[in-house]
Amino acid sequence: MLYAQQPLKLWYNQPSGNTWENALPIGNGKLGAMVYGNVAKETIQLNEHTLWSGSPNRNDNPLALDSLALLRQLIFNGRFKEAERVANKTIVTKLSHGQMFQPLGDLQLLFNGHDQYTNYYRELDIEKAITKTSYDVAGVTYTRKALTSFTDPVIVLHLTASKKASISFTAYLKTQQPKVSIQTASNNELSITGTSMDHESVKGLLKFKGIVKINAKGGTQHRTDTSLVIANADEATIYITIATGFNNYQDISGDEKKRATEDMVKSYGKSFTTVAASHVKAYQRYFNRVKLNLGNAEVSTLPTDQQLKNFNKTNDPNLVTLYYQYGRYLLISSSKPGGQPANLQGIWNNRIRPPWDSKYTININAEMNYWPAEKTNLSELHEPFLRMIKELSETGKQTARVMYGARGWVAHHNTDIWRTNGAVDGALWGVWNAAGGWMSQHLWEHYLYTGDTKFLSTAYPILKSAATFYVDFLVKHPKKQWLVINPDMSPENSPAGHQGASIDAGTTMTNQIVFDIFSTTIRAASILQRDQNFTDTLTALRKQLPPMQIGKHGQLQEWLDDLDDPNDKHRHISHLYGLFPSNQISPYRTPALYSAAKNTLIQRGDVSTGWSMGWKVNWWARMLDGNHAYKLIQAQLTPVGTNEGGGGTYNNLFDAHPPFQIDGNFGCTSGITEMLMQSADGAIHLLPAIPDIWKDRGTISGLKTIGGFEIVKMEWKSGKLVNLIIKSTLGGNLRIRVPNEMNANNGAGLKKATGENPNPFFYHVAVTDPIVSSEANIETPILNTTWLYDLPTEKGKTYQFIMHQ
Ligand code: FUC
Repeated sequence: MLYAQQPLKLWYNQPSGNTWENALPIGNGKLGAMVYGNVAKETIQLNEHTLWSGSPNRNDNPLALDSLALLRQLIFNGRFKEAERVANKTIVTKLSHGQMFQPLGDLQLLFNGHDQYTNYYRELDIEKAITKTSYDVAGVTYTRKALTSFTDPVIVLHLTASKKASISFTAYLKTQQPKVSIQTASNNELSITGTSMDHESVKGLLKFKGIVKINAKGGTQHRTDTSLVIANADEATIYITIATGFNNYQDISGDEKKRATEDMVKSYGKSFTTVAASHVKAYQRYFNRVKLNLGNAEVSTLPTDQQLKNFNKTNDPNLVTLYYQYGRYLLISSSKPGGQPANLQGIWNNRIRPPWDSKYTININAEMNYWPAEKTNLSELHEPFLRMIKELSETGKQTARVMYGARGWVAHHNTDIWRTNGAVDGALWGVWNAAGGWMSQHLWEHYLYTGDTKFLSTAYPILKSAATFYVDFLVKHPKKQWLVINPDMSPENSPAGHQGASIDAGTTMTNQIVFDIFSTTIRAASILQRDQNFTDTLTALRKQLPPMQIGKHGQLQEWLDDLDDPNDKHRHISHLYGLFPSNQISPYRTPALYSAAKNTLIQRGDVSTGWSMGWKVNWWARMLDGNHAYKLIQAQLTPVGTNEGGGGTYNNLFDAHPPFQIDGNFGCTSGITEMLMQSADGAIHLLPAIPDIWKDRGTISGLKTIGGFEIVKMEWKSGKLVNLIIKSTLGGNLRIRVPNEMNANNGAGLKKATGENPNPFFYHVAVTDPIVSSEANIETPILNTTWLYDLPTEKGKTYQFIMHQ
């Protein structure tokens, strides 16, 4: 039986109560809010993207340089625990371990007499980016809507009732910020002004201001010292603006009062209908680019929290679609060109001391946030992250020089709004110094999807500088003779024999990252025709990097030595960076490494923290195993607290580490895309990892690929494509891998593909053959039959294919 496609809404029959993770997020990349939908006392929790503790600061540890020789010697001699002790003194910062992304506070709305209500309903419509709450009291239906506008710099709430003169409430602000004052003014403005918090020896100097103003129709409005009171109005529109003095990571001299006031002047008085109309239009310009339909089922008609509860017992493709599009919604809402990138919680945090400071963990989490950006057709929204990389490349030059005596730029495993690059938390986590190499790949990825050479020429100095750091920092391994990074670690994991220390030299992930940054810099330089001498150096050094190794358990080795424990369930499986997001491991090009990566995935297990499972969806998709990828989606879409081993999802579909961390949402959205379409392995591969449960039928439109192709529409039945339309935005060879044979009805020259893909965007550097342990048991992968075609395309032209069944 077929059920109708459900609207893309998160909806519930109960208010949020005191649980923040029940509340619904809205955001425009600069302002964020959580709407509780509580009845008698409503809470709108407020965030602004630049409201962080502290002020411009640096946290490099200058002792690093003098200790480097000793550290390297200890590590090469296997004295890891001693090396860790030294690193804790000389590498790890003695200053800030990163500042905190903090809330402004809560807007509270008190409705006297609304304790008893019926017909309760609340929703977040992610096709419009608007929340709605409605209920009945004494025969009157009350409705509240909220949005953070994409066209006006404001959060707007709209309160209406089915009967005139029914709207009465008191509005006031509450905050945990310590250095603030809250007051009303004669123009009926309620405002909060303050200065950011001091934290870890960094003085809070950032000024901020929030303003609340109400436009009521009918009734009366008056104020107390700290609240606005509306009585018997027909309707009311509440406008909220928030601004800080933040100009950039080194300048906070902006006028927050002027900004908040000007934003209010621009927005106040515009009717909700007017604001909503332009907001929806601007939002949909992004959101509507991708449409997904995996089918529907009867359970899909239940409220979202019920759908979540049932997901593991049923087939609810609609919840997957909703979760997928919610990932896109969250990125659109938390990442705006010119704004700050989505942090560990996107732009939503209610705690004055949030977990991990709600900052940027750049040994996986921040990168994961941006995995869906290019492929789900939100390329412009990559900008805040790409700009952060540029800024880190500026600040990281000092870190490279001061700490390591190296040229180029470096970043360790965390950063914050002040673009600090020092090592934090402790040597076990903080010594890792490969963030520059990894993050820079996002610049390259943006180029691969857009073909924007102008962008590449501005990004090139950042790539070159990241590569330069490794040129200076690589050292020869005394026993193995390869060039390695030392000190190094495989993020947050410590192998057997290290007495709990993670510190090491030449770990697999770092080798892969150095390989990537050298390769992309060489490639970019050749496209831009620059720096031949420098790239010759990179080519020579790249040859001396350690190859990947397959260890005695048939696994991809995480470390230079064969130390992996097949019972290790650590959530970081960093050495699979080479499989995803990178493409050094492929079922078609490197079958032995592919099989070893599969063994590693199996040994590490499935259930873990949210982001780890989000990553695993991508890995299993790259393994071309849709059923296993789907198992991870099931584990992810499990109510928080019921997964043995962590992870899961909150009622508002926020990913649970636990606690809430947004990376898992973004990771899973990327992973679902990778199940349906991949383009990193020399061709556009359609339906590479479709699970049995979605085989029956489905459609997706609007995905983007490397080389600037757009999957305008792709429709499948019984696991075979039945309809396919692809637009070429850059021209060039379209190499396509499909599960059934096809013809092009308006593209002459479609032929079976052989050899290298002549399209330069699909260029690959061959990795060195792995070194395989004599005890390793490696199976040759058995791959599903696919067809591989080439079609020369013209820029701007759309091609339709006829699929043979
Ligand atoms: C890394 C991870 C943790 C967490 C934190 C924010 O340190 O190992 O699981 O996600 O970042």
